[in-house]
Amino acid sequence: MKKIPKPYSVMMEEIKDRLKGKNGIKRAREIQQLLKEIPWSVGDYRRIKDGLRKELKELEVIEQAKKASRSRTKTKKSTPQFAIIGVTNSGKSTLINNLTGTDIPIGSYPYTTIEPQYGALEHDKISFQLVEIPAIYEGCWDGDKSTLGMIHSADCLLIVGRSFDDFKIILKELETQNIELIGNRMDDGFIQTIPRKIPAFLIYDKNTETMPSSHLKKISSEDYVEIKRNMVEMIKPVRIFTMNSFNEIQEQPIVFYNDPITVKDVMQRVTKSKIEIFKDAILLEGGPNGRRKRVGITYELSDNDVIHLTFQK
Ligand SMILES: Nc1nc2c(ncn2[C@@H]2O[C@H](COP(=O)(O)OP(=O)(O)O)[C@@H](O)[C@H]2O)c(=O)[nH]1
Ligand SMILES: [Mg+2]
Repeated sequence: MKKIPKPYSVMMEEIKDRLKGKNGIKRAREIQQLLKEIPWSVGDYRRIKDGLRKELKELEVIEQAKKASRSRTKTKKSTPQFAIIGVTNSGKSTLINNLTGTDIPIGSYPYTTIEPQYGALEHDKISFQLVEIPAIYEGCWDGDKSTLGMIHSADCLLIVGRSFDDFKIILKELETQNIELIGNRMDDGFIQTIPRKIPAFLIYDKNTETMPSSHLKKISSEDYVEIKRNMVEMIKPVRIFTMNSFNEIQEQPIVFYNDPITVKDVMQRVTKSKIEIFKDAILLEGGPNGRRKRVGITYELSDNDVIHLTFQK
């Protein structure tokens, strides 16, 4: 960039342009480069640089989180991960135990959990990983950001609380960290956006009188069925059942978390055969009792579809 100061708006346009389409490490590098190139640290320039520095920090947190989640989920690549968060003694451990049947110690005194606790559960043929994040309190991310990284890497948050204030603290801390909570999964699946948008719902206790007005779904901590149902709904899985030539349907579906899903996607998961020898697929729409039809390789599948792939001999 030239030495003559450019107007704020021109500068912003130029920065937007250079960051356009760049994500993750590439974006971080470009921001570092921009910070070097912008010579002044006064007035509008200072504001711009502060903004860039802030985003760079966030990118670093997200990259760390991604690394952490990669090493954690090496064997279970596509298992959705739900993070349980709340203030201390809000019933996080109790919830994870009730949902998964594990036995995480329940505290009768504050600050029981200082390490994340893990649990796993299956519901409607979908596996979930649950992780209880150590208690959140006001200003807890001023120093150590490790729990923040875990939240960034989660696919969905279960926010547990027993009072208006419990929820308010969490919502405020997340907002401070530029994390936006959304009521539904994004259409393009579990991408790590900047700023981070994470689907979430609130889990309240039966004695909770009021809750912060929020666009998020609220479910009772005792209604496990409803919690699990919402967990499945939140990730919008596409479960495809395969059928052999004897019309026997596999019990375990092939699960996809990004739609749209085509016959080709299923084929790539189940066989190493070349696409050239694919003939067609027999489809039972929406389940074993669904309408039967023949479809091609580009056909778009829906949740619970049953298919049988046929190949040329
Ligand atoms: N009233 C009430 N107490 C609960 C609930 N869930 C857990 N507790 C109790 O609250 C205390 C802390 O629970 P715990 O699950 O360890 O909370 P955590 O610190 O958020 O993990 C324990 O004594 C639990 O028995 C709840 O939904 N309502
Ligand atoms: Mg706990």
